[in-house]
Amino acid sequence: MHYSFPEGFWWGSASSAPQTEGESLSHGKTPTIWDHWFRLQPERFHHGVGPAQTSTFYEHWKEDIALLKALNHNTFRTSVSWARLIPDGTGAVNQEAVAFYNQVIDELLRQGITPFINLFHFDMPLSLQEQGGFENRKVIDAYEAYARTCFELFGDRVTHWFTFNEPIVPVEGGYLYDFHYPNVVDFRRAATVAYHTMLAHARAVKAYRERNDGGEIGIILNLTPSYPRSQNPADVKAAHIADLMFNRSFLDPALRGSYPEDLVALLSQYDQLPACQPGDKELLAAGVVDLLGINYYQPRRIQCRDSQVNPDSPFMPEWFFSAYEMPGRKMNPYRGWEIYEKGIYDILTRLRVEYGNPRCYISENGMGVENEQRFEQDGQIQDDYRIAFVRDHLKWLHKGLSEGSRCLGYHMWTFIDNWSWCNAYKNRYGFVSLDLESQKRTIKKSGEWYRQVAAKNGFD
Ligand code: BGP
Repeated sequence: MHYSFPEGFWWGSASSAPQTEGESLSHGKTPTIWDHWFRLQPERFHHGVGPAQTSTFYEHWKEDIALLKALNHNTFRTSVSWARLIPDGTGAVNQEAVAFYNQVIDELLRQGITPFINLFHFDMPLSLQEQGGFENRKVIDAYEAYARTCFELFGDRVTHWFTFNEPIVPVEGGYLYDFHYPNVVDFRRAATVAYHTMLAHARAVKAYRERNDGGEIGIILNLTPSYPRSQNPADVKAAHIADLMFNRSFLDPALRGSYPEDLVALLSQYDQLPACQPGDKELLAAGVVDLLGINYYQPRRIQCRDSQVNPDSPFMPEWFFSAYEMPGRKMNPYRGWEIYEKGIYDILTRLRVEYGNPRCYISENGMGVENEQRFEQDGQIQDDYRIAFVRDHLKWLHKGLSEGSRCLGYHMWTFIDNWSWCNAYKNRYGFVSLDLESQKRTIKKSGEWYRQVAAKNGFD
């Protein structure tokens, strides 16, 4: 069967400033929480590799954009580094950073690649984290000012903006499960950060709309369909709560402008609701997006709890459900995540049926592989597994389109092997491989395949 995609479908890939730029403490950039945490606890980072060791996009941006062109991308997502653009978090703008981002945006446009610009990809400036990060409402003001600065500087050329990438991840990592700085474990503080993040998002959306620049603004959410183990009511309820906590806590405000009533009731019952202020409700309602980015990697398999909760233990989402391993599930043997291609279709269908069929696109999907060098032959990584992964997800995306979903594109994570948070270079995801020592870039077999798919706007 031939799979063809609508005219103008977005073929591209995604990346972020903190994972690619390098020069993390130079050219005017100040530390983010990542630079700081790496200084404190390098042992928490795979092989002790920190945020300074990236694919050096700061130097190689021109070469990398030429590679994007070679891969036939028509769109590309990256982010602006707040700590580079406004080194103190608020106030003076770093003119060298302005020149850098201008060059990148102009070169992308010159090559016929539409830049999608995200404002925040887990990289809180340390100076603002020291004031409490998003726990502190003042940081919402700072974020809004940063967003306005970006719109002012680049809004004449950038038409696709995103406020946050996976905003739930810093909440889970930094305030619940200890895999991001500031390594707090406290549900109510986590809920406050999540809530303030969405207020900040809504402020940026409002600010952008006031400008009438003619572009669109959205948010990028990692959606993990929650599948119950059985249709037994206890399993179904458990999956529903996991869905409320991990998907709808951001999806509903982004698409409906308000929180699900049963989530509010649940958190209120356990006295975990963040403090609201007059005007918040109206602000949230103004934050409904023009475009939703969907990051999809793996589903969540849920069953009812298999043991009693200790009421003296700290309140956690896991009070309400347990994870289970579905027998016969397909695993990525090189990363340890379940591969469930149909999840992409289930997300699109749900958005169409329950959320009014918003404009959306797949903003990340990809396959991480450990020790990928072992698949190199004659100087090129033969990543047939990645081709199969992308193709099989695209088939389900195509089915969603054929049923009326308004999915406008597909971005793979990621363009070039990059540095990834605590995992550093453990899992390689790129269409292009990176030799960290020499910084040599080589297109993988999957990159060549994707180049053809984008050129033909489809595949067989
Ligand atoms: C997503 C993030 C990306 C990237 C990716 C792969 O959640 O948006 O920034 O890190 O996951 O993650 P990892 O390298 O941990 O496998």
